[in-house]
Amino acid sequence: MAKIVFSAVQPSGIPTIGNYVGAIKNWVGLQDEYDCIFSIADLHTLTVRQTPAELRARTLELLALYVACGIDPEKCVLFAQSHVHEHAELTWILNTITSVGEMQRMTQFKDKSQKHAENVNMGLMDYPVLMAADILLYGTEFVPVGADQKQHLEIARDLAMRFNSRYSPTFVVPEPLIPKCGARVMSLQDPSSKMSKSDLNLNGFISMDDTPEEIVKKFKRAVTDSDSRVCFDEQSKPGVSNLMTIYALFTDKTVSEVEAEFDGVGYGDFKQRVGEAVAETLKPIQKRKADLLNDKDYLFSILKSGAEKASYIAMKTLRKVYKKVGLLQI
Ligand code: ATP
Ligand code: LTN
Repeated sequence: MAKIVFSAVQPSGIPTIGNYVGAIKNWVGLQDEYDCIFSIADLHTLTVRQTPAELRARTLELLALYVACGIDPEKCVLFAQSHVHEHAELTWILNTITSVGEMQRMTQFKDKSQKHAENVNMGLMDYPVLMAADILLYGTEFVPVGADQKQHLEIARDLAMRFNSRYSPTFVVPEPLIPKCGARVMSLQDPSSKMSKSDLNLNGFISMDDTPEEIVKKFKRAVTDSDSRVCFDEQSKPGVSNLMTIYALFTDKTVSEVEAEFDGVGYGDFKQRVGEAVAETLKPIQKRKADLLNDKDYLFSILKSGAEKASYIAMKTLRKVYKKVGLLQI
């Protein structure tokens, strides 16, 4: 049997090109070699206040985006986290071997508690445990994510090892798969912070739904520096280096090829070309996504069969776990 790959994105907004190159794009290349399971982390999304109708719409949109980006529902299991109740149940068991202190130390928890100070809920603190449950239910070997999720992966590994040593070998200890290039796409307005779909400054990110005009306009406004040479140096030229990384990823070139291509070219032309390259790649994805959203029956059929396949595996794992911790079986 092939090794299991599991990953997910939250339907918390329209995904950005950061989510695309840090995660979804890399999933496409894994589906022939591994048994891939890709989820829509809708339960995670509830840790920040949502408008229910919007959350429902975004869940379907995210599924359409997965498929439009090249994730094949015939090869992979695609499902929404809330459709497989074992995720919430395993979270409860894992909660009993997780300390409050280790959750309070998580970088994302600290950031989000600051950002949503009016709603520091238990779910926000428990976020990494639910993520560990997602991963551990399926015997996952590899988890393809962006660099910001590394700390959460560490927790998933720790919990797997803790459970295995407290009871008996049960969980596979997962490994993160973090891309060499594109693991941390930075904001176009503040190259010291990560591009995020929930950024209040709309010029900071390129969403997967942006029109070619919006894309070029946002790149034209991207923060660079007072120098005028297009060369890669993340320390002294973080803005330009971020744009070069994006261009390399969207044209399948290396950073040194990009450097050679723009030798002697000014920032204005460079930014225009980065915008055009991104817009060109997104155009067919946007078209496929729109077509898919016109066929809701098809999208629901993917979710239904995905939930059935995922439930089958998840149920077996949870049953084992319940038995090992001493819950009476009937
Ligand atoms: P939010 O802004 O709502 O917190 P997000 O944009 O950080 O969300 P997630 O749904 O939390 O997105 O992440 C989905 C995947 O995208 C994860 O694998 C994450 O590591 C990756 N990712 C998110 N932002 C970036 C980025 N700027 N560069 C590279 N990968 C990213
Ligand atoms: N927390 C993740 C999304 C996510 C995830 C997962 C990723 C939820 N469950 C399991 C990998 C494996 C994020 O990217 N913010």
